[in-house]
Amino acid sequence: MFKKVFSSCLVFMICSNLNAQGSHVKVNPVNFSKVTINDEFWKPKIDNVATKTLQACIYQTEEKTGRIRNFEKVARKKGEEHEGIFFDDSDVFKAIEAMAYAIKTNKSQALMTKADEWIDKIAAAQQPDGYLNTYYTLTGLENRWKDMSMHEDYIGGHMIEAAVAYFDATGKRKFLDVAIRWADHFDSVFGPGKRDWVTGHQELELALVKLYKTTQKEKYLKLADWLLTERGKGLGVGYTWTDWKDTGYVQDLVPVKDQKEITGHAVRAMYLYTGAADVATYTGDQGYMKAMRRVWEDVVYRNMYITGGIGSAGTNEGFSSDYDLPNEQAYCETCASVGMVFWNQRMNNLTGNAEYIDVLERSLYNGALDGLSLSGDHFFYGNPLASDGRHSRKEWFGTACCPSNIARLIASLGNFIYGYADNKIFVNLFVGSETSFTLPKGEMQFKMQTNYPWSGDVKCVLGMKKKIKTAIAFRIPGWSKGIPAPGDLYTFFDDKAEKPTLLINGVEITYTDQDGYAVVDREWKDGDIVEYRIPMTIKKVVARNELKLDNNRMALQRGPLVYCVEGADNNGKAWNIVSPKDAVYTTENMDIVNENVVSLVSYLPVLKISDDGLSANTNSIKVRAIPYYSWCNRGSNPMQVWLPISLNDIKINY
Ligand code: FUB
Ligand code: ZN
Repeated sequence: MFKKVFSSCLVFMICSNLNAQGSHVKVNPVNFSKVTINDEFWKPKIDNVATKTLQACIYQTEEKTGRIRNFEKVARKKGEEHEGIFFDDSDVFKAIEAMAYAIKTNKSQALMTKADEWIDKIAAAQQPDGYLNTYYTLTGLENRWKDMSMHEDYIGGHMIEAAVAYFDATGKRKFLDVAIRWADHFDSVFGPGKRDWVTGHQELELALVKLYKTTQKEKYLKLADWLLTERGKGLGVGYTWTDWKDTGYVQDLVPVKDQKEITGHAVRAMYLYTGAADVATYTGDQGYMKAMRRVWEDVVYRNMYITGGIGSAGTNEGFSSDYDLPNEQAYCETCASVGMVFWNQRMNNLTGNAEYIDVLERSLYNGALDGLSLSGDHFFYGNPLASDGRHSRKEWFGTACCPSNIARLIASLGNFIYGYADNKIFVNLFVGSETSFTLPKGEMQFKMQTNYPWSGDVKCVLGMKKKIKTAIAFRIPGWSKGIPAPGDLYTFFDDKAEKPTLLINGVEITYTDQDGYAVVDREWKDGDIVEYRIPMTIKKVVARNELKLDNNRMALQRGPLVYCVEGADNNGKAWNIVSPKDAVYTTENMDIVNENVVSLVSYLPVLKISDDGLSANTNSIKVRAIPYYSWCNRGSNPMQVWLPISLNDIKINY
């Protein structure tokens, strides 16, 4: 029985309180293009995306599949057949978006040449009225805009996102102009007084807000807002390829502002709420904010894995019922975790509350990062929390939404580290990097050095021409306060708080906890050094009783990382290990492929069944747990996140 949403009052309005500066936000994110990342953990991953991951995307897009050929065929106008799936164009656009970030960050001329080549082909496939979609153009334009499930809007949204990113990264307008023509075409067909439209796979809403920010044309923001108001009125039509009788699948049961529960397809939901938060950013519409907080609580308090992954069911690629979080069967699509990062960032921007970044961090370092192999060229679509050894990383997928999505997220990591408000700097993520802030009293250079997530020590060096009085807010990770995730879905066995300490020029100072941030407001001078020390103890996590499959089990966490045991470190097995409540774990550095990680080791009872299968005993042997994101990089083998705390709860499955 999938989750439903029940209607309350129906209130529709197009908000007119537009504010181009986004002054309704409490935190403005610093754009990735202003952040130079030199972090030991993230920089190699960003480089890997710019080379290996995007190379894989390019190879699959133009050689192994017909994605680029489809654009060429449209331009040739010879009635050739469409290749692949009807929404394959979207993967081309997401790859270009990732290329754009990589071009800016890694200064790759080769990627720019490739992107320009693709953009020429895309532009040549645009119809005179601005429409752009290779599937309908090759199969029959007369069928366009009839079936809301057919992703025409979703594809257009990804094109806009890619075009905006490419314009930001290179200053080149060609693709942006293509996207604007498409958006104007959409605007000419749909909107108040024109045709109704319910986006079948949300994405266009958030993309239109990006287009609004880039062009400052209010009509795109209004169109995004209007699309949100179209939901929940029973206007959806078409739906040929999937069963939308349960309109909760597309979050279309009730108007967005009346939504109370999370329902349906996880990626659609994440993009919808990201778009709603974006609209609220500029309109200040409290209706969206209140609804989103209710839905967010439903996600985080009842429907989120400890990895920050969401969408447990494969049948609808989404949410099922509250507390239904199976481990081995977890769907947990990589794209859904990517969406969690987007949505939680927007919620933080709107509220200034750090708990959203706690969730963002959990999804980023665990559920999302798990989607990309350490080699950068293999991917997970689903990210289960247990495997009998058959789950494996793939080079590509028939439905290939995840590879370019994780690529664009990692390539744009700089977007999520810092924020600013009037006279306040926010440090949301701890990533070795440099940026600068234009504050009311002058320019401040900000250098962060850290070995996070392996160490919680963060050192910031400030630079400025003259003294500046401003507040600096360092996020106090929820896990350091004894809170694994907001709500009470998960708790630590030992939930004692170990709050970070803050030193300025070597002297410890007291700080106030404001909305989850350690805030210091003072006059700073050139060369000031702020040391922020977050204790990184090993935590044992337990889940609420309602999470039946986690009963009498524990998960391990250190810093933001969730751990798992994998057969590769444990004699090929992961399901025969018992982790008693009082097990003592210590840290050990190790390499997994080329990745230097901190593993957790302990001497634990391990069940051994005799060769003839007639007897069993336990030995206490050294067991190793590794960061969840790093599993399945040494071939497919068994894995578990939730470890039984006694032999009674062991489940042999290998
Ligand atoms: O429908 C487009 C994408 O493909 C969705 O976001 C994913 O869940 C996959 O179904
Ligand atoms: Zn996906």
